[in-house]
Amino acid sequence: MIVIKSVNLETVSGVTSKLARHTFPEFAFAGKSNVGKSTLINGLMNRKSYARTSSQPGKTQTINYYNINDRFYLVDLPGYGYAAAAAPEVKMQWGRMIENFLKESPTLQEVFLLLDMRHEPSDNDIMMFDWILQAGFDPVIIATKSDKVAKSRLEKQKALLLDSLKKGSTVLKKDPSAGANIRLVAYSAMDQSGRDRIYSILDNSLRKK
Ligand SMILES: Nc1nc2c(ncn2[C@@H]2O[C@H](COP(=O)(O)OP(=O)(O)O)[C@@H](O)[C@H]2O)c(=O)[nH]1
Ligand SMILES: [Mg+2]
Repeated sequence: MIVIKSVNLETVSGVTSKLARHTFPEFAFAGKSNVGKSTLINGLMNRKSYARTSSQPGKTQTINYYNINDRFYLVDLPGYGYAAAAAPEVKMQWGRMIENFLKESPTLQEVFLLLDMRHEPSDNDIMMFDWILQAGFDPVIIATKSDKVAKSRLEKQKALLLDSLKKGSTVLKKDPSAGANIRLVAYSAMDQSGRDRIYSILDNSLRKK
């Protein structure tokens, strides 16, 4: 099991700066602004507010690398709500930054895609899902804010989320065998339900190294 001994925001990459080159394995977290990326990273790090959770969604267009235990990185990727509403140049810059990160990070082990459990995946969510697959990863879908969904609906909602992602995906349409190892975990920052499953995904991946 993962025991958090130290956390350190080590690198922040901006849109125009080069990607960090790390030797430790990386685990990245993608999703729209306000979906709960920073909150999940705080939960995993066992810190209340180390990763900045924002009241101004999507303001930070940076890639934040959190060094955990001098052993691996949790990577907070910039969210897409803000970029989607922004000028086309900003949107393109953001897209290039994410695609570049996914394709040019040699130690990237897993990519987590966060979706608000209450909502249907958006076109942007499906685009991100496809980018992750295209970069050669089977995403781990995190259905966030599960505390806002009635317990009796959790299983059904998980199935619906996965189903609409798969139906919307252009990559899976072309190659249905892609994404055979897609996983889905429901998570709540309120009681940390789902956290142990995420830890064991990290743990398994680190053991393979
Ligand atoms: N109820 C509930 N609220 C959450 C959860 N996770 C995040 N939030 C809230 O959602 C908002 C956005 O979270 P944040 O982590 O900043 O999202 P980010 O933009 O993806 O990094 C904040 O007000 C959080 O408190 C959760 O599991 N349950
Ligand atoms: Mg954030």
